[in-house]
Amino acid sequence: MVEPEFWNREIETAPAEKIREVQLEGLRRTVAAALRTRFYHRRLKEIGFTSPEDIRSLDDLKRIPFTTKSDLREAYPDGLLAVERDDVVRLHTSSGTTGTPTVIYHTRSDLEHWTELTARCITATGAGRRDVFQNMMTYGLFTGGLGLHYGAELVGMLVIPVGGGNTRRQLKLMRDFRTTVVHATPSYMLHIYSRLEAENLTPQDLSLRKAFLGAEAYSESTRRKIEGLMGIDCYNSYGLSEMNGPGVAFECIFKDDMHVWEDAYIVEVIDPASGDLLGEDEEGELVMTTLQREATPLLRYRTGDLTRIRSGVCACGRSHRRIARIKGRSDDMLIINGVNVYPSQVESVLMRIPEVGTNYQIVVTKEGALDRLTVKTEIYSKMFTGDAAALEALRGRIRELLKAEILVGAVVELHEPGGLPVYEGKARRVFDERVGEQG
Ligand code: DLL
Repeated sequence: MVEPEFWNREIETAPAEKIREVQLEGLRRTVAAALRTRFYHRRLKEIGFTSPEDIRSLDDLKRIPFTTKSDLREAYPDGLLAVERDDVVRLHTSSGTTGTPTVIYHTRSDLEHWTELTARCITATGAGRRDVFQNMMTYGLFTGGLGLHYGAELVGMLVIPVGGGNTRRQLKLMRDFRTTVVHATPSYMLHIYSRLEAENLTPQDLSLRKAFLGAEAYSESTRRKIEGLMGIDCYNSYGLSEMNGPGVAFECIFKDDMHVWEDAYIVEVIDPASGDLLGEDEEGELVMTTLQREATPLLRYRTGDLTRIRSGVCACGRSHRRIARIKGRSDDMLIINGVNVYPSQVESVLMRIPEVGTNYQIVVTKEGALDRLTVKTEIYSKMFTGDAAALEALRGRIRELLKAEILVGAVVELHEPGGLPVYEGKARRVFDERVGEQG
């Protein structure tokens, strides 16, 4: 059995009371910083908070209203800036679906804290200074690249900052420098596997041991599929640019959901419809508060991500609580002929079927008054033998397995490998073509 390793054992295994103490101090600091921003100054005053002393216990957090993505958009570009511009050393923006950007500023101390959190994450997976780390996440305004980069350097890994895309070059680098750990979206990792054959490679020709996979929702069956195909361990990594980026929550060697660094964030889960606070193990929307950030403090930010806070402790000895694999975003849910369907449910079924390849799409259209769900999936080339009956049987099987899971009938289309578009970063899987008729 592998022994758990720690980057900062003292804080990672601190007793719950100690973590609450650190949180209370952090919350007061965050409220003090927030009061220096135009946005929160007004908002906090409305509820009678004019000084950090108004936070007497962690329970007082509940009196603060939620912050939403649209609040961030309205505050763009500097309504949420809490320090002098000269003290800011970096910013990251994200554009989201509407195109209106949001911005998060970082001071030097913010970046140091973020780096420490990512160093903890990397160490928790058992990776360390002997590893060669190929960072296949895009560098730039997106936080995936730079976010893990500095943590990987801090723990002493040899970092290859290649960024996303150019699969042939990725594979060459992996071979030439004997990369042991990669960081990618799960969809790009599946694509990497599908390109091995074309490059005359097998997983055995590589030295890969681990992958950190995140930035998009994926199911446990996708993790298992990648692990099985590549012969590696995959660790789920969760983060969002509003909370820095990667490094918010990560799996440890036990791969039993993701530890959230509770000295850096307060996590709550709410009913997305009513806003009511839910208990441990109850599924709802994750709400997060920053505790260490100087430049852009955020209070009770609604992430839109669906998960639950796990009760109980992990075998690794970390006292920071875990959140379950993200089921998707509350706005991802499709309503198909009145039935709620999460794309992750479809993915979970597909990735359990051995003949199914590494890429798929979900398309919803309108057929008269009814919704029509089409699931397009690549299958391995060995299935295209000219045996139409075998293909038809496979299609039928996929349809049945989907129906059993999502209770909706789907049209299943089988595609050859490479038949569906490839994404080097976050994949676009769902195409809802019903134009505003949903609901
Ligand atoms: O995706 C940060 C990141 C980079 C995380 C690399 C992990 C690895 P954004 O572009 O702001 O930041 O997108 C954040 O992506 O609210 C989730 O909906 C989704 N997401 C991120 N990680 C996961 C994950 C980065 N492990 C949004 N599982 C979040 C499910 C994830 N969804």
